[in-house]
Amino acid sequence: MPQITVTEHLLLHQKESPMASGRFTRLLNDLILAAKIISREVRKAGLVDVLGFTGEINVQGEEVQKLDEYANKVLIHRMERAGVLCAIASEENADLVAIPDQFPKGDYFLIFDPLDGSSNIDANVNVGTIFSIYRVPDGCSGDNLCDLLMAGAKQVAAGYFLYGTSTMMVYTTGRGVHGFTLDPSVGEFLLSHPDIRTPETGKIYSVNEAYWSYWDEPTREIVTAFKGTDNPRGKPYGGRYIGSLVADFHRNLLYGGIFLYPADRRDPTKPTGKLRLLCEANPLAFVITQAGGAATDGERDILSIVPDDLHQRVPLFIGSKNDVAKVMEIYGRNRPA
Ligand code: P6P
Repeated sequence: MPQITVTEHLLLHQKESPMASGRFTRLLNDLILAAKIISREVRKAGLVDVLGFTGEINVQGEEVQKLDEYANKVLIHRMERAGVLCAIASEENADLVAIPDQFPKGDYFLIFDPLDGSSNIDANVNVGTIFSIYRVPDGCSGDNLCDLLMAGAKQVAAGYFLYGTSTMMVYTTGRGVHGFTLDPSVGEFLLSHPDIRTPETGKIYSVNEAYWSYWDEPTREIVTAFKGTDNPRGKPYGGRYIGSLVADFHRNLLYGGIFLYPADRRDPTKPTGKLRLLCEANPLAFVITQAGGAATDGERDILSIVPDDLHQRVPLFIGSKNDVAKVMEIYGRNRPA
């Protein structure tokens, strides 16, 4: 395969796209630089004092890992001075991150989860950075959150970096999904997975079955269906669950399957499940949709949901089109008329 960098691919294959503008290319290149810095730190995590916890609790009520904090700082430091953003939102920050006055502002809004899956980092499990990008309405200052809370269908780009056996970048600007692998010897992400398409019917289901007793009956019926024969495949799906969303999502994207994080009754403060709409569900829903798959909260298309809060949580069922349709069929059949 020819050695095509992300920038070349953007300019070559999307030249007619407004996303091939200099400003967007600058945004993507700065995001890539931040990911390379994070990847370097993740790869040597066991050797320097960046493992373990900081002792703080984040806005999600989760213990903050040192690498979480490091990744968040790297991304904010790099992106706030890129000159193309009007605002930044991070899963680690309760409020919007304002662009300091000394830096020029732009008309993009960037949202990220700096290091998803980081509770696994000490066990050397794959983790990732998830990002979502919007153009903001003309004249929007970026200070007013209500201007920024748009449905996921308004995203202009989204994707993730996966710090795994290799460091990968997978993203879309609405013209297909493309995967790049970091060649550390040259420090470039090179095209390795052009035009990714996810199988219409999968063979893997990914869910944390420890929550069975906290699920409602329709959810139990859904999980039972994928373990049995009442499913698009007509036979049991294989169970795979890493507990790191980007890693589970990426495997199912390539092999075909469905990732499920249903609402559960464990925590009354989180009645709609654990995963976040803006920094997890929306970007992955854009990617999967562009790859021929689907994403729902059980009732609505994820990309149609207009958020009412920066850290809104949603149930998430995402993956192969026919598998997601099965979820919708069962919930639809059980929804009160
Ligand atoms: P559970 C990691 O903390 C994360 O946000 C996702 O990466 C992962 O899919 C999920 O939580 C795992 O949650 O409740 O199964 O441990």
